[in-house]
Formats: sequence, C-alpha cells, structure tokens
Amino acid sequence: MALFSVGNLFRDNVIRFVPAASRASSWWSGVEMGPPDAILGVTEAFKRDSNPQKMNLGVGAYRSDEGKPFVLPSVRKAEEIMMAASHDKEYLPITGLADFTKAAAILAFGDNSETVSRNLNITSQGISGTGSLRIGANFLQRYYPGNKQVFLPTPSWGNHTPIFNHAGLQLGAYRYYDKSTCGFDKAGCLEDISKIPEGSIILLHACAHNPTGVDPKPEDWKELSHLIKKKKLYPFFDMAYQGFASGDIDRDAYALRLFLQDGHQLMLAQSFAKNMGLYGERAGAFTIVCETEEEMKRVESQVKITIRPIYSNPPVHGARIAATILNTPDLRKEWLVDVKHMADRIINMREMLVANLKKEGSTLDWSHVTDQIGMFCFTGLKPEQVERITKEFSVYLTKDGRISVAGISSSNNAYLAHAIHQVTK
Ligand code: PLA
Repeated sequence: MALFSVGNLFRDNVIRFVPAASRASSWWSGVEMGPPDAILGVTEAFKRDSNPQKMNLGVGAYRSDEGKPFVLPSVRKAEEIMMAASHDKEYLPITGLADFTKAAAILAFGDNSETVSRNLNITSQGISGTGSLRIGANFLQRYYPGNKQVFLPTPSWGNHTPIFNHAGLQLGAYRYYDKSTCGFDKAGCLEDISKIPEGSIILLHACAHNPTGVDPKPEDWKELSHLIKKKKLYPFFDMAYQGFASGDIDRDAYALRLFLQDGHQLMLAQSFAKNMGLYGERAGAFTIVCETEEEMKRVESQVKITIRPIYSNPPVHGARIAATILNTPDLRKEWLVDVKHMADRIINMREMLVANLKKEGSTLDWSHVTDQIGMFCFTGLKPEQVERITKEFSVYLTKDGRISVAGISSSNNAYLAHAIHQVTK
C-alpha cells in the first residue's frame, strides 16, 4: 500500500523575508514557474493547435454529436422561467439558496430519505464540486476528531491531492484499479483498506470513477461499506457524475444510499457541472450527515464560519437554474430525459469506437472501452503513445491515457480510431 504524506504546501513553500538590499527589483523574483495543470493545461495546448481535425478529449466536458458545447433544453427552459420571474441580485445566505440545497440533498439521498426528513443533514451550496470538496477539506482540517489523513483511490481525479493537501491534511492511498484487467482491483482494494489506520478519512467516488470509468459492483459496495464501518473510517463521497454513469440518477446514487442505510455518518460533495451541463455556473453542494438535529445545528454554524472568510456567499444563477429544474415536476422529468440522452450518446460513442478500431484492423482487446462507464475511458495508452497521438494526429488527452468519451462525435469517431490504431499497432 502506498502511504505517503505530503506536508502542508503553504508551510513548505514559504519564501522567507529577504532584506531590500539583497532583493532583486521585484517582490516576485523568487517565484518559480509552475507546471501547467494536468487536465486544464490540455485545453490550453489544444487551443494553440491549428489542425482542423484536432480533438480535445482532455477535460470532461460534454459535447453534442455535432461537437458543440451542449446547453440542456431543460436548462434553457429554467432560464426562461427565471427571466420571467425577474429575480433581484441580492446576496445569498452563506450556505446558499435553500430551495437548491434542499433539492440537492433529496436528489442525492432519495425522495424518501430519512436523513432529510429528520433534518440530520447540513447541506450548503458550494462552488461546484471542487469548492464543495474544499469546504469539506477545510472543515475536516479544523474539526475532525480522528486521524486527519485522507485516503484516495489509486488513481484518482488529479485535483483531489492538492484540494486536501492545501487544506493542510495528510494523504494516503488505497489500490483501486487493476491494470492487467482494466477493471476494479477488489482484492487489492479490500486489503489496503483493511490496513488503513482506524479513524482515518476515506474518499470514495460515488459513481463513474474518474479517471478509470471503473465502478465497484453493488455486491462489492456492500463489502466496502462493511469493512469501512469495521475500521471506523470516515467516508467522504465525491459525487460529480450522478446520472452520467447509467443515465439513471437513482441507480448512480446506490453506493451513497447504501452507506447511509448501513449507518455511516458521511460527507458528500455534489457537482451539477456535468449532469446539468452547468460547468461555468459553479453549482454544487456540500453535505455533512449528523447524528441528531441539534448536532446538525452546531455543525452548520461552523460550516458558515468556514465559508465566510473564503468567499462569503455563493453565486446565485446556477443554483437557481438547478433549483428551478429540481422543484418543477415537469421540468425535472424533462431533465431526466436530457441526462439519459447524454449518457446514451456516450455509450454509443464507446461502441462505435470499438467497432471502428476493429475496422482499422486492430487485434488488441478493447472490451474495457465498453465495459467502463461514465464520461471517461482509461484507454491504456502509454505516455509515449499519448505524446505521439497528440503530435501526429492533434488528439489531445491527459498523459495517463484518459479520454473524455463525451468529447467524441459520430463524425470524428473513425478518425480517433485510426489515430489510436496507428500509435498502438
Ligand atoms: N470530482 C471529480 C471526480 C471530478 O472529475 C471533477 C471534475 C470534480 C469533482 C469537480 O468538478 P466541478 O468543480 O467542475 O464541479 N473533473 C473534470 C474537470 C470534468 C476538472 O478537472 O476540473 C475532469 O476533466 O476531470
């Protein structure tokens, strides 16, 4: 098991005071050039490429089959309703729009959730999924009474490490992905989790694991829940893709709801970037499930105290869109159709890619492309192959071989298959 601890970045990277006489002319002459972001840096490189056939499969951003950014029809309708209502631009409360946070919690925990009906959850609006994770990280750093070390699956979304690290938490890792099968390494995962020190924090991807597209099966989740309870670990669920894995929001919430049923107290970060296509609106929610309503009130007071000096209160527009959709029954139904449409198009692109690879003459086993779910496919392309496919074919993806399947369309699917075959044959 890889156990590593990265010290507090801010503490380690402090540049000490240099007297004026020995200082170069600028205050910032000591600041070193940092590397581009592993995911968002790919988009920057893509934008600089003039090849008309270029493809950006780096960041997970859904595209229509015409290769265009997609605004969900249900979102457009919600905006029309909002325009007609002519809302003011007042500040929201620190924890955000109540109509939104209540609906977000119900979406995650289910219509008949006891947690929600008994008022055990404090749900605060967050700056999309990232900001919600960060509120959680800051809160854990200040108030978590156990071992302040967060264990991430290997691999995990690249931003998880800095989110927890910058908040001053130590990190650890547990095995998750089996390279030889391109699937879930159940034995390795259970073995590593059984060795995590009691009382630590464990981060779990609720569904559509990023970057691998590999999720545990329902039976596997039952074992995980049992073991995590036995080891007294604190689960922090990152749910950035509810609806994107199967096209069904309830099915995708299976693991989270199972853990609640099994009596775990947990934390949850939700994003509406993908399932509502609200990327730049930064709509998300952060939840802590408490033992009693009285405890929830105390925790809520400290969540507010955590948020207030960071950004005071969240942006209103995206949360209003999500609340309008979730709280208007007809619109909610339309949204579910939109989600299913996106999930189905992704599944279709996977099948088409495998068929096109066969047409190209590839004899490699590509079954993982259709076995994996959600927005991403972990292709198995090695760093040198990624470099070649980018250089020779202007196909942009992250170095780990992850492609955003949501960025492929019917018209460039064959081109991608050709490029993949050329670098893997
Ligand atoms: N959690 C996971 C597992 C994610 O994959 C992402 C986004 C987020 C949280 C946060 O998204 P949000 O803040 O936009 O709500 N991952 C993307 C984008 C889609 C990114 O890296 O920022 C990705 O390409 O991996």
